[in-house]
Amino acid sequence: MKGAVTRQEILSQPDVWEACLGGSDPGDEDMAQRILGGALDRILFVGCGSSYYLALVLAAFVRHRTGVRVLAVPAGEVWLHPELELDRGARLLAICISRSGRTSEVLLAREHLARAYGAETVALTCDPESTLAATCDHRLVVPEAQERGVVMTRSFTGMYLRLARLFAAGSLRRLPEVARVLLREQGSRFEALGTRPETHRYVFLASGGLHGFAREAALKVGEMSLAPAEAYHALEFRHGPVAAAGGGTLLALWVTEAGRTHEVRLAAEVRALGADVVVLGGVESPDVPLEGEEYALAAMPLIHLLALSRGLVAGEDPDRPRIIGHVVEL
Ligand code: F1P
Repeated sequence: MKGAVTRQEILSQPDVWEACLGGSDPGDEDMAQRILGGALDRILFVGCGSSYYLALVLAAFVRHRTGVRVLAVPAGEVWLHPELELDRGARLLAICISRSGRTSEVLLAREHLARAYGAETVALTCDPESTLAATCDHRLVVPEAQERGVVMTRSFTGMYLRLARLFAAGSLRRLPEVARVLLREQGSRFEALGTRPETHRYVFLASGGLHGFAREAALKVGEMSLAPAEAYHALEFRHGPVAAAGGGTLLALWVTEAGRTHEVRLAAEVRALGADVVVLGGVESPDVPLEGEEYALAAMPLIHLLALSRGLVAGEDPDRPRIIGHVVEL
């Protein structure tokens, strides 16, 4: 059946997250100390596609949790346009994110950062046997989140938790159960949102440290269904893209703690234009209740279901998206 592999991987997320959060690795303590110990000037997160969007959210998460200066860059930019704002001589930790551990741009970025900047490197990957895992100085591996599907779903969320658990294992403990409840109570609603024939435009908004989730959500819809999907920082939406909002637009917005008042008002404005609007998180009448920004990740499986159902209704096979494959090798 079309999309069966991807659907199973989407629905497995609460269990996979439990494994990701519950695992223990003797190296974790050292890695957390390495990051928290004050010996680093900068942490650089690199990746491609979903792994780049993961770099965006993890960079924000780590900055918030540790106070260390961070930078998230698409891996290709690191060696193609190496005029990064990095000081030679800076003590740099490069966290190289790749589900496969084989993506060429990421391997080249690792090499460049180690050679040109003397960076210490970390592989955040699902494949312990990969070139990336073999060539980095340290490994954060999450094989339980590996996928047969082409589209990254549980590998995105699983790799997030593999790193996040270094700093916040306790506060994220309830996340799998929250996702389980959301899937049970809202899964079919999101699938139905994906099958509405009148919807022709998908928009995802998230500001601050959550912005990467919006980018990833738009990528999921694009990959699984080929439908036009856009992502913006929340308030950017008024600066042009709102012009085309109305019936036929589905807009999902992650509410942030700092932006709440403005974001909720924006959601109401867009709804008044006739769009379907889904508010993820926040305290003022959220459509999907989340316990603050730490739990923003719990909305991802719902977005995955939306993208999957849109793909199926469009006649696509989300297990075999057109043109794209598991890995990009240059
Ligand atoms: C990254 C990636 C995926 C995308 C496609 C091709 O792979 O760009 O985000 O969905 O499957 O590969 P990786 O470096 O994380 O293995």
